[in-house]
Amino acid sequence: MTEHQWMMSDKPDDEGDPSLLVQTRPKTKRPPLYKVLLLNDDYTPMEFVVHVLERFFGMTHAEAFEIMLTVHKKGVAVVGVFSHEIAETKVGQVMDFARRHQHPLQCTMEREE
Ligand code: TYC
Repeated sequence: MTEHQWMMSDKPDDEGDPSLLVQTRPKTKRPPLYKVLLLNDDYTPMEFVVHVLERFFGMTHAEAFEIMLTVHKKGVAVVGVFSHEIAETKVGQVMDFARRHQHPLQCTMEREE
């Protein structure tokens, strides 16, 4: 056999391995986003909630008041959508601030579909 001839057993085989399938489109999957939710309760003062929304979510007083009223009436509202890391930070800041002021205000996060 010459050096230009392949025997079947020598031929490189990239047809059977699924990890070598051609990628038709480049991967552009974005990381998931998370909704930060504020929950209603019967004890946290309205002004405190308005302050939280101004301080940690950069809302104007009017925006903050409107969202606070939505939570008060409906029980819950989305106050922002962020990356996982930023959402965790916001939730931590709100929970910590509420606890330090001895208010039962609850803030959670939820993956956006
Ligand atoms: N329901 C509270 C009250 O009447 C006000 C309130 C609003 C509390 C929003 C929590 O996330 C909240 N004092």
